[in-house]
Amino acid sequence: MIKSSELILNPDGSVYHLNLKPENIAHDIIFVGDQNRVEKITQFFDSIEFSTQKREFKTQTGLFKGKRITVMSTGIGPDNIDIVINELDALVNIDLETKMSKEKLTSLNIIRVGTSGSLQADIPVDSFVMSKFGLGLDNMLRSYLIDEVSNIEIEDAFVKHTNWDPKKGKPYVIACSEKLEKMIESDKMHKGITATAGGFYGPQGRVLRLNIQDENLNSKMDNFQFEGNRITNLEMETGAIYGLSALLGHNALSLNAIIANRASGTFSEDPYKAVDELIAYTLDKLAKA
Ligand code: R1P
Repeated sequence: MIKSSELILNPDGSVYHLNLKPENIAHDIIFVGDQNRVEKITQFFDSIEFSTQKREFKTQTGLFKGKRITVMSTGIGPDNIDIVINELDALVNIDLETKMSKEKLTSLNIIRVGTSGSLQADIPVDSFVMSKFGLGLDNMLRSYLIDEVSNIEIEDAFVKHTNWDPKKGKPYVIACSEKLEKMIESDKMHKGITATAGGFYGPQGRVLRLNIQDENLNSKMDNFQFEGNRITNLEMETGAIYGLSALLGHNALSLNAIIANRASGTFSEDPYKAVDELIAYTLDKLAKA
């Protein structure tokens, strides 16, 4: 039995941070970072059966063209993803009354619809990237035993290529769900390795008033290659989503609208349009699946 201090429930029986009970979520879940993006998606739903919000975690569940989908905001960063995926997993795979793991486990389908900066000059603003791999630069996942799901060959090649300082912890690499990749892919999508940073400024090579540990990291990342896979983009959630999903038996895929190009220094003139188009694309693919 899991102790009450470890799996914390609210007085109404919902999980502590997400404020959700098992019946509130669908098996197909869309993650967005920004809580205001939740309704940009659910505005297209036929009906909404459930809404809640606690802190940055806003959730709505409803029907889109007859398919039950949950849309949830995760806020920013891998630390939030640790909360979101552990609590979602508890909703389906732990009996919240007995606090025991269920014998029959459920796999959720989790698709991130996010925004991101491209590291490659030929992946322009307003294009879409599907993350074949997540490359976590953030350390969160290293609190777990990850050798069974992580790709040590790519990790070691990346450490060598970048002369990575071990004081920052070892980066981790986790693949997407092949099932979801097949369901969602098309020639509209660039594919590659998405690097996930544990912060927005220094951890992504942005210098305002602080010196950073490796000012060449972004250029080293943009010329890293492993068996035809290059690092396409940089954001703050994908590696953590892929890692925890793989460990817990869920299917995960991350899609990003490119709103900045770090190689050319450009920013989208209409980032909301790019996100709206990615939302329409994703909903269409999900409804047809
Ligand atoms: C930073 O501004 C945030 O935007 C990106 C990053 O991953 C980070 O969460 O994604 P979202 O737009 O999905 O939040």
